[in-house]
Amino acid sequence: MIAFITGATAGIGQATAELFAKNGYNIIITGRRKERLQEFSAELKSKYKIDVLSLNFDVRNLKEVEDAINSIPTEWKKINVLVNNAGLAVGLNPIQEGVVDDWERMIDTNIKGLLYVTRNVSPIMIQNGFGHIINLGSIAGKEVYANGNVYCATKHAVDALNKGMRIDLLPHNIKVTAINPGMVETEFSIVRFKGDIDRAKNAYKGFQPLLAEDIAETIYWVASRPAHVNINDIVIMPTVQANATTTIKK
Ligand code: NDP
Ligand code: 8X3
Repeated sequence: MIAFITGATAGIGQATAELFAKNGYNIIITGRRKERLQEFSAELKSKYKIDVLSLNFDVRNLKEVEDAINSIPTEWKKINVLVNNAGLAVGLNPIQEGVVDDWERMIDTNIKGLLYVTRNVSPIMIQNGFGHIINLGSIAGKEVYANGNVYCATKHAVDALNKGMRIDLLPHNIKVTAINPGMVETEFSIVRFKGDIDRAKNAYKGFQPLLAEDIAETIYWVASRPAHVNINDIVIMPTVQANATTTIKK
């Protein structure tokens, strides 16, 4: 069994790669940080005695995505699961003060990057006659909160793409699922607040957020349902979070 996980150098993607490896999958891991990919690959191989293929590319760069996926050796092409996880939020400003470069990074990564990877992996799955694409959406793709404007828009786009992909890939025996988490403590807020660690930590202060491992378990559960079962869409929140804007903090 083979799982292809984008954004496996940190957070949810890394925890997901580890859990699939633990369950005997061979793993294709991707990300921009080459050193992390190399270290993580060595760790997975020695800990779980599985094979790992590292693909170092930026999901925003179509040529890099195409070259990386075209380079996949034949024996790695029987991809059972693609986890479209690479993504980010950058900035948290009202629309009138938005930073255009932040907007472009989110749109290019969360929408276009997910599309580039899907466009290149789905024909391989069609050729194989099976596959499962699991897209990381967000509660931000179901609701909108103050200053979340463009990030929320990108995750609403993922929500729409998830539904659209499921229709288009239905005749090809390819399952499509969206996982939509609330707050998960990863590097997400460090990226959103551009390296401001204190502000990032503050985002999870006074309550227990979800952990990357909680989402990994959900993804693995979705991927391990019987062949005739597909989970279309999951919203998963910390117990103390009711929706995008209502959280009980101490
Ligand atoms: P992290 O910042 O911890 O991890 C993000 C991963 O995405 C990293 O491995 C990073 O790798 C990769 N990535 C980001 N940009 C690119 C790019 N341009 N090209 C290739 N890889 C990229 O965040 P999370 O684990 O929290 O986020 C994973 C997904 O989950 C995202 O789609 C996020 O929107 C979603 N999500 C997160 C929530 C949260 O509260 N944390 C809640 C709901 C959804 P590298 O930097 O090495 O390229
Ligand atoms: C990440 C969760 O609530 O910060 O997608 O948008 S939230």
